Amino acid sequence: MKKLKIAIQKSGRLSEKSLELLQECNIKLTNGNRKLISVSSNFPIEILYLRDDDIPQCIYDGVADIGIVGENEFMERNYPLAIYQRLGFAKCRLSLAVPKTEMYSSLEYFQNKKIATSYPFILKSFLEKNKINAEIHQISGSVEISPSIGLSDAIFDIVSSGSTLISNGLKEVEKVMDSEALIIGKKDITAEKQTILNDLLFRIKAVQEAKSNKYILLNAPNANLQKIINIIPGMKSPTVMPLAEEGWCSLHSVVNEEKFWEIIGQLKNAGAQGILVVPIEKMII
Ligand code: PRT
Ligand code: ZN
Repeated sequence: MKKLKIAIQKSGRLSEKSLELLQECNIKLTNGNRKLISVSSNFPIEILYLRDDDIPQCIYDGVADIGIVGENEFMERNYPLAIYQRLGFAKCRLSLAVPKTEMYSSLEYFQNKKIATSYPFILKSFLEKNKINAEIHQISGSVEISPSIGLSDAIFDIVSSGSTLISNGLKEVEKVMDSEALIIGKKDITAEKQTILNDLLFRIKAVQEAKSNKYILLNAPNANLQKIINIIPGMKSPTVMPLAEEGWCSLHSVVNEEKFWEIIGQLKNAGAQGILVVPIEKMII
């Protein structure tokens, strides 16, 4: 059987999470990571370890079928590839930043200014769209120091916590795009590989669903049962089982992590007791 070739970052901010995701999908890799290539013993997949910058082109050239990259890299390389799944990790944004002492009120500020960046394509498209005529100075690293050494007036770079900007005397003034890790791939994959990809995406979705939900067990007085069921409707409807103690039952259900604390308060007010919340390993809806 043919194997689906997936390119992931060899080492960096995406690599651990990418491998963790495959592990959570129960895909076992032989000869570990940090190699050039590894294969799976229980899934028809081959892993290629590359620099993130090279992943879009490798897919475009057919060296890999799919890959995990940051949205920033995907947009910058601008290859005609498909986004198969958003992965929700390595979140960051691409922003314009200027020295903190500068007065900034609008994008007009950048008119005839010099901006240093490692993302010239995204920046050029943004400036053109907003009719700003600025000079783009492309550099490959340490973009944040360029205003202080007189190389540029401003920068366009990845921001996460914002601490790199602060420690370089800069302030973020315009967010151009948000970014997260993506599964990208060729638009036209062979039927055989498409089947493997569908299986992989199915597993990834089950892992993601499980992460955003919790399994909840609680004891409820029969008199308040309906009220409690209304608070936690569950995937279909909650499981209700009688307790040995007369007038009480045990209720099992699934709740969304984000609503969790809000729901707990409502449940306690409705007389729920002995509330247990447990993580879910996989969830297929
Ligand atoms: O060696 P290789 O080319 O494979 O890796 P790389 O050095 O190009 O990339 P890497 O590993 O640094 O980042 C990979 C991807 O992670 C990026 O393309 C983004 O999609 C994503 N990501 C998420 C980040 C950050 N957060 C991040 N904070 N990439 C870089 N940074 C850097 C940024 O360049 C800046 O210098 O962190 C600094 C800003 O962080 P804060 O928290 O100080 O704001
Ligand atoms: Zn890179």
